[in-house]
Amino acid sequence: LVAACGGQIGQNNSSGGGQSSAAAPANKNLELVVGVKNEPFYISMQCGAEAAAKEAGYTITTQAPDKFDPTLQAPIVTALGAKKPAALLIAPTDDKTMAPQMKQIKDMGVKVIEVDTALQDTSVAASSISSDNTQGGQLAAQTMAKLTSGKSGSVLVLDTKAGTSTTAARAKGFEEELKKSAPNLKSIGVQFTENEPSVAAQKVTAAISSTPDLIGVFATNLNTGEGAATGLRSAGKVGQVQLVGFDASPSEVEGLRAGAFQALIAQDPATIGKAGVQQAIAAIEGKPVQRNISAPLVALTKDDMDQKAEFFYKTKC
Ligand code: T6T
Repeated sequence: LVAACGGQIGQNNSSGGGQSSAAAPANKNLELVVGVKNEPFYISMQCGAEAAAKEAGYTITTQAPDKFDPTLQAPIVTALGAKKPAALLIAPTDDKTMAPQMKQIKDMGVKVIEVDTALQDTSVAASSISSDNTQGGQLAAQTMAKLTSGKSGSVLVLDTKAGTSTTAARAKGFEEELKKSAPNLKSIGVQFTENEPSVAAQKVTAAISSTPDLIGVFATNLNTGEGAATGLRSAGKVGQVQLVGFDASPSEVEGLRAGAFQALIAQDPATIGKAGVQQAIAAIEGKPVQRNISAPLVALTKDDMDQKAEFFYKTKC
């Protein structure tokens, strides 16, 4: 299996960031607004961000909505107007509807840095740090091709919510690459799960009933992966339908070990958080800022997962 891709932290799209100032900034408060509470991907990102802030002598506070939902995330951003941090690091939960609140905070002089997800409007953030999600989807398709080794069959793609920049790129990258790497496999299309594991489980059991030649499922993130594994278990199809997931939560890692997943495409959220803080501080201090930064991705299988355990996500720092 293809082992890894990305890993270009610090290497692309450097752009000038104005004059460097000798005086230390008075405001050294950063805010991180992630996509949803209590989720290992964002907890790992927060750990990386907190460590980098501490090292640089900055403070960082993290907030999150109860659900991955822009109607719950937008008021958190609006309320930051009263606090006026020096920078906002944010994983926007919708690539369009979060734009007004993010623009408003930017117009107050707060530096805006996107971590993981991004707006379609590239004029708001000073920097965006993300996995190369298209490449992640391609890696998932190449992995699916190897797992099914020339057999024919149908493949289901599970996305989260429409408007999520990252998972949309993964689904697109997967479908395009599948045509090239596995011409015998046919995608039955992308289905949305609203980022709810129970919906993902139900979509998998429905596809098993309606599509007798279902050979694989690509789950584009943590919640769809965990739900897809549940669906395969309840239908008694573990190991018969190949499951390639994204992310590496404790439950997904356990599922990989137990054979419910055949592969996971793991991200490096701690590195995304760390790079987000470094770019925020560069923007605040008038130093050069990199507009786009790509973080590493790696494919994990049962055979090699323990050699790559540093990619497993954390539930606390
Ligand atoms: O896959 C990550 C993240 O990259 C994506 O944007 C949203 O879902 C996760 O947080 C995992 O649930």
